Amino acid sequence: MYKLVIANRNYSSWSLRAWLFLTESNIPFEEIRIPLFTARWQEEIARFSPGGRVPVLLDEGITVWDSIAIMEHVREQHPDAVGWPVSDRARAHARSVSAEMHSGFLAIRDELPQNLRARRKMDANQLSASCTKQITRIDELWTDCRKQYGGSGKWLFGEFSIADIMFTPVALRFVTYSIPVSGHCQEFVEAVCGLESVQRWIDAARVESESLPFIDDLVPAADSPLTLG
Ligand SMILES: N[C@@H](CCC(=O)N[C@@H](CS)C(=O)NCC(=O)O)C(=O)O
Repeated sequence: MYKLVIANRNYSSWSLRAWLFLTESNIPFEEIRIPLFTARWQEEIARFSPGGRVPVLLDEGITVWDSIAIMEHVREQHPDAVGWPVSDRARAHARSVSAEMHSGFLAIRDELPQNLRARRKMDANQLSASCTKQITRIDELWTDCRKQYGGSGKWLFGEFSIADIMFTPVALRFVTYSIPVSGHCQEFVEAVCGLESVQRWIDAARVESESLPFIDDLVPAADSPLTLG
């Protein structure tokens, strides 16, 4: 059986993506949880990943680190797992926006770190110009996907896809920090929050005992010891 190494549910958005992918794909796995940034974090994660980050998938002697690599690896063995849209055009678009998320939106990741159990209204004047620009880009991106490919459904490309997984933590950040979005995007945020698996993850996050003050107190990214995403 696969083993998935994740960090704290409250704080780790990349853990959430890999977990959601396996869970929504109905693929059984065991979970190994290593809380971020304890005194033993580096030593513990180094036992599993050369990259020193979560998520990590352990598959019978094969180690896969990085969320996208995990999804690709698992999909080779489980072609029915959550995947990409069927049409070439939609698939190209879904891959592009997913890669855009994977490699970008750094100001959002830094200034609005995942903190599922918190509720903290952030006004526009508390955010940098880059962060505001990236929020606008997300709004355009989700609206465009839903208008072009979403049909009458609630997801970005009609069927629930890897693109929805990639943007799930962003939708949850918008809830945490009360970031207003346009109508099509709000529907996507509500769809994400309506997923039973996401609610299960959040419920478990609420009862985690660890607290990372540099996230809870919104310490500027430059002073933060971790790359969160
Ligand atoms: N590109 C990686 C990002 C992984 C990542 O940054 N994970 C964070 C937690 S959400 C982490 O392990 N940070 C620990 C560190 O930076 O030391 C992926 O897609 O899996």
